[in-house]
Parts: sequence; structure tokens; C-alpha cells
Amino acid sequence: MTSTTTPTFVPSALIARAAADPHRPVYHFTAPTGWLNDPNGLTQRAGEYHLFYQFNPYAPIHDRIHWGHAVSTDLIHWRDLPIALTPSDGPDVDGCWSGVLVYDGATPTILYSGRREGRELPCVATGTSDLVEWTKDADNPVVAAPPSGVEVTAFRDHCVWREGDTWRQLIGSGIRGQGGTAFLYESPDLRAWTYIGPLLVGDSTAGDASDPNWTGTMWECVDLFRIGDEDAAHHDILVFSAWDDGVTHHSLYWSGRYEGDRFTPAALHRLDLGGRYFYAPQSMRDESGRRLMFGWLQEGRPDSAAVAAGWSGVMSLPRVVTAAPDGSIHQAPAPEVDALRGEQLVSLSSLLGAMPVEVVRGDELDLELRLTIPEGGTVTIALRATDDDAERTVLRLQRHGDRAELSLDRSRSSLDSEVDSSPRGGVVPVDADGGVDVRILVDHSALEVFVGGVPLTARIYPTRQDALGIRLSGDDVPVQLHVWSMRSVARVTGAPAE
Ligand code: DQQ
Repeated sequence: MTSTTTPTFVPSALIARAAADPHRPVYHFTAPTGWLNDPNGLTQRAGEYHLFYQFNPYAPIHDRIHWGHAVSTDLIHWRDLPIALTPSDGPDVDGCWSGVLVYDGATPTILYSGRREGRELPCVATGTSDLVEWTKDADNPVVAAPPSGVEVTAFRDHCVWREGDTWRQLIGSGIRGQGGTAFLYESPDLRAWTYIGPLLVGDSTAGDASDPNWTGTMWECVDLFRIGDEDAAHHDILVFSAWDDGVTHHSLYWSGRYEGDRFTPAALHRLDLGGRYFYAPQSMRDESGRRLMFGWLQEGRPDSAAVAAGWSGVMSLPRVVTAAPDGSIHQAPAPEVDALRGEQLVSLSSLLGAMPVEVVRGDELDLELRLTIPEGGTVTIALRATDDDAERTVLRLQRHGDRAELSLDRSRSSLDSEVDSSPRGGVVPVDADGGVDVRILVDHSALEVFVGGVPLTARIYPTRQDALGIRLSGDDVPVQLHVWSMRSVARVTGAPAE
């Protein structure tokens, strides 16, 4: 058995640099320093939520990935725990990539992808009951190679669950020339795995890389869960992140039915209208039965800017996922987020007219709007706007019947020409009378928007200190607006201890 060791590192210079960065969020979870990507191993144990995550403590670059670890009683205030998995001589020498945590009887067990020499294979580690110390299996990897006779584009990331006496596992992959897939395996003990076959295979020739529904040539971070009541009305959801040749495109999900060894899809949906800005999500069922999901908010600035800033990557706020009436899923920030609300800055009912009105200023805000948009009407919400409009990020909703087109215009979000300014958007549901609930969470460079249960996540990097204005306008649109300033979630410890 190889005991995991937690490295000693002195990131104080990085911590100071990261803390000084105006783009660093204050109420989203970020790594203490260095690089963060996917959420991993989500679980709730004895009332405490555990968030593991892909972490490079040494530098804000995707290299020699460890498993960071934080714990929380409320999903919002996180306390850093020692690093859970560190690359070591053997099958994960180049990184401990994404995976999940399950309970093998009383034994907490992590299945993750060990990376060595450019390829990943499934590995196992077992933990102490407090989930703090982890020991890697001596016999890792537990699957020696991808299924034989199949030319795979990649092979990694895990979704594991118990079915009767048997464990089942999905591993994300892709079949060259066909499309992304999730390979299904079975095991009596989480170590000896029998390959069953592909649960479902996508078609990478349908659409192309510019299509927001393109399913890619490989599926990262597959996540299968049941939603709705355990009766005939339930359906199953298969989430994956569409990847192609090193490019992280976007997260999608199939709704449908998992039965036997196959998933029969009913429809394909976008998980988040922000595309790559909500990537590699993982979900968990908490002790109260809620389905909670976290995702990785990738950077939209060049790698060199992240290196200069000393940190990279934001974890989304926790989302509660429920069944929507049309077979899709409804996403909303967990109610725990409301506890971060500080002073209520605005509470009003009004009519939005053509002239933009500045309703509030800030970059750590929670906005709740109830809009009633007339047929064909438009609402425009400018965020992080400078007084002279040189910088501003514009959200727009245009209603057509029981739908609205939601768009995010970042063409003037930043005077820095190096940051991503491409538009984001898609279709959201609206009530028959044009009513729609909008929630906007602004946290420096992190932006999470929810419209009628559909999220749009993005990153923005205004350069000017006065990029704080929030302005509303519309085609005579009744609005009820509530705005709160948000409190910072200062770390309980500065950095993971040795
Ligand atoms: N990130 C991990 C992989 C996963 C990818 C490596 C998705 O396991 O496929 O850090 O962001």
C-alpha cells in the first residue's frame, strides 16, 4: 500500500498575489492559490459537505493535478483540509485526475483517473472515516486498458453507483470515427471490473465544433442520475462535457431512460447557456435527498494573465437540480446562497422604459427580478458598466410566446483585448403571460445568471474601477427588483496544511 503524502508548499507569495487580483471572486469557492478545475468526490457525511477538486497548489497551470479538499456545513463557507491525493510514483505520477467518492460498506473509496505518460487509467484509494487521509491501492490501476478492439479518443473520469450486490461504473470516452461515449463496467468489489459495453454513443459527425449542441469526440466527466419521483414519471439524466482533441467545448445532457445496460435518450439539452464556462460538473444527492451540482467556471483570460494573477479557476455556487415539466432539468442556486446576502440595496416595483436607469452599483451582488415581458418585448440589463459605458456587459431577454432569447454580450465587457469577448446565449422558458424569474449573481469576474431555471454562466474582466453600474431598460416591462450586497466567504484557513 502506498500512503498518500501531502506536500509541503509555501504559497504565501501566490496567496498575496491572488488576494490582490480585482478579478478574484469573494463569495465563490476558489483554490487557496494555484489552479482549480473540476469538482470531484462530492459527498455529504455526518452533516458535512465535502468538496474535492482538481488542484495544482504550486502554480495556476493545469499540471500534476492533485485532489484539493474542503469541507462545509452550509455549502457556502468552506474550510480547507489537507490535500487528499497527490501524484506519486506509479500510475498517477503525472496527475490524479477526476473521479468520485463512494462508500464501500463503511470504507470511503475514491475512484479516480491516474495519469501517466499521456494516458489515464482508473485507480482506487481508500480513506479514513473523516475523509482526511487517503491510501492508494497497491494494485492500481484497477482497469489495465480501455476496452480492446475499440479505438478510443481518451478514457477517463468516473461515475460509480451500487445496484443490488454489484457496483456499476461509467468511464468517459469516445470511439474514433463515431463519437463520445460512456463505457459501462461492473464489479463485485470496486477493483475487478468487467466491461459490459457502451451505455450510449454520440455522433460526432452531427453538427460541428461551432454548434453549441455538438457532442464532441469524447465525453468527459459523465454523470448519470435519476430525477423526479421513483415512479413512472421519473426519468434519467446523463450529463457529459463534450471534448475534442484537447478542447473543452461545453457540458450537455441527455434526458431519457437508463434500463439494463443501455441509456435510451429522449432529448439532448445544453446544461448551461454559457458553454465552456460551466464545465466538467459533478452532482451528488445530499442527506436531505436534494440533487446538488457544482461545475468549473473556466478562465476567459489568457494563461499568462492567470499566471500573473497567481490563481486560476472558480467553482460554481452549489445548484439544486430538479425535474422541469418538459423533461429537461431546472437549476437554481441552493437556498443556502441566500445566507450570504448582506444589506438589501434595492427593493422596488417599476416599469422599465427605453431610458436605461442605474438601479444599483457593485461587483458583489445578488439580483432577483420578476419581469413580465410583453409579446415581442425586450429587457436589457447592463452589468459592471462604467459611467461612460466604455465597459459594460449586457444581458438581453427578448420574448416570443412562451420562450425568450437570452443573450450575453461581452463585446464591451473589458478594455483588455486579450480576454474572451464572444457572445453567449440561448432559449429560456417564459410563462404564458410573459412572466419570468431572473437571478443574477455578480462576483467580480464570475457571473451566474438563472432565467426560468436555465443557467448562463460566464467570466468577465472589466479593467476600470468604476465598472460597477447596473442599468435596466425595457419595452414598458413591469419589474419587481430586489438587490443585496453579498458577503465575502473568507477562508477559515489560509491554505491546505501539510
Ligand atoms: N479535467 C480532468 C479530467 C477531466 C478534465 C483533469 C475535465 O479528469 O477529463 O484535470 O476538465
